[in-house]
Amino acid sequence: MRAEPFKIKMVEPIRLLPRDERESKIREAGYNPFSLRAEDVYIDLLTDSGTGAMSDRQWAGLMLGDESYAGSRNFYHLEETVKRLTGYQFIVPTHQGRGAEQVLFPLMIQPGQYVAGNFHFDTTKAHIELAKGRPVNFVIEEAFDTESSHPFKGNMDNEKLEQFISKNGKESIAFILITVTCNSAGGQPVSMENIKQTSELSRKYGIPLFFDAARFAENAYFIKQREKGYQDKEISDIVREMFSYGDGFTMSAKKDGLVNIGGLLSIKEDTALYEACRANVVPYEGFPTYGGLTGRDMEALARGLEEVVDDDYLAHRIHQVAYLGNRLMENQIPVQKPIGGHAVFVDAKKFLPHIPHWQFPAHALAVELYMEAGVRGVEIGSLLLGRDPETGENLKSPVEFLRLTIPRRTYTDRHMDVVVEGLVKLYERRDRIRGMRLTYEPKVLRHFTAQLEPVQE
Ligand code: P71
Repeated sequence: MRAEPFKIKMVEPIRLLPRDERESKIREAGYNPFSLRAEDVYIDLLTDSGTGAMSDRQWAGLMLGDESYAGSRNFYHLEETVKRLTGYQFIVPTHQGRGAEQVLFPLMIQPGQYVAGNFHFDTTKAHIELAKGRPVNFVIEEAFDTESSHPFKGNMDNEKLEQFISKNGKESIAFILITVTCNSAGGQPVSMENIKQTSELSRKYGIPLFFDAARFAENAYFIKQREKGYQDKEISDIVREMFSYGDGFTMSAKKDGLVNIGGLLSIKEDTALYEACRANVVPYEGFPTYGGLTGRDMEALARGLEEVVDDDYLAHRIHQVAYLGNRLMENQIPVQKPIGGHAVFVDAKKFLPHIPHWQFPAHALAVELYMEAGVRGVEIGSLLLGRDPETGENLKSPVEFLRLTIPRRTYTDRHMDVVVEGLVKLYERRDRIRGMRLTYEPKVLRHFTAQLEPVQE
């Protein structure tokens, strides 16, 4: 048996409010867990983004921050680290992932062009649309079947992608974007073979290939575990091979960068594109050697990127998520299988079959779980998907997930047991859980600030 590959040097107290207070807190929050105060949450599984614990090496790095406006030494450390990790020539720091998207996408997309991905994450989709592009997804069908145990459910359906290119013409596609791991499909990995095939299409048709690399190290770990020929490779070699198939990447460093804030935009070798990115980062993020980050942020990120490709770290990380998933499965709770890299996705369509998509079953489950156990999860389903821009109808998401996202190096397996106990209790009384109705919704990214109420029978 193996335990966490770290010991704890600093603690942050958390507390469980009494049930009646949890009920009033979530009511006051408009039945939207995003609007809860974090202090009122016992175990916070809202996101793995920027919520992890840094190592002592990273904290020590903060003290070495060089806060010069231009040319900070921490930028050069970061640049050198990313070059080594990816083999790419050019990097631009940004304040987080969407900052990189905002800088890159308008440079790549002509109005009306498609951006073809396995499954664009929601902020990515929003930035494609803001740049007047059209996001399209080509993830394999198995991604939507929570019972399928396909080892690489994040894979692109390259046949469908090629048909799409042939039908619409290569000029209609701005670029291809592979999201690793595929967050929206359940933190599911993409295989090296699949990446290679997509890259061949990209070369054949002259369409650039980018990665949305937020969870690149977790993806590499799955390749090492599951793909033939990679068992004896170093994680860092797998990472480098993966990036060798692309032309650039955007990265939210708040995930596998092991930092609380930060992002990256990187270009393999296209000097003209890099120059354009450097120019575009200035009005949005800041001078290109800091891009919205402090020197100390960049130092912590450089160190995080060195730590994340460690086998022991990744084994612990992936196994903790699997531990939660396996315990839920033992208790008959329907989850996306196999368990993904950063989160367990509870299948709310199966958990609450009596709640239709327009009453947001996964959101109803998130609200109930907070009331039951003080645990905050997040809906990935029809509430997040939004409305058809033309008809105004609530779109029906192919998946209705309650995402239980595990921050890195933050909770112990005992915390996971509390989550299991809460969900088991809900499962026992699932017939009595009701759907939700919107009482307020903003036009874009509505799930962040929407307000709801339980549907009365
Ligand atoms: C996640 C997030 C952050 C988030 C977003 C929406 C609701 C709750 C939490 C962010 C990602 C991501 C991928 C694959 C780009 C971003 C944006 N994920 N690509 O999963 O997962 O990065 O947040 O640093 O701007 O909780 P950013």
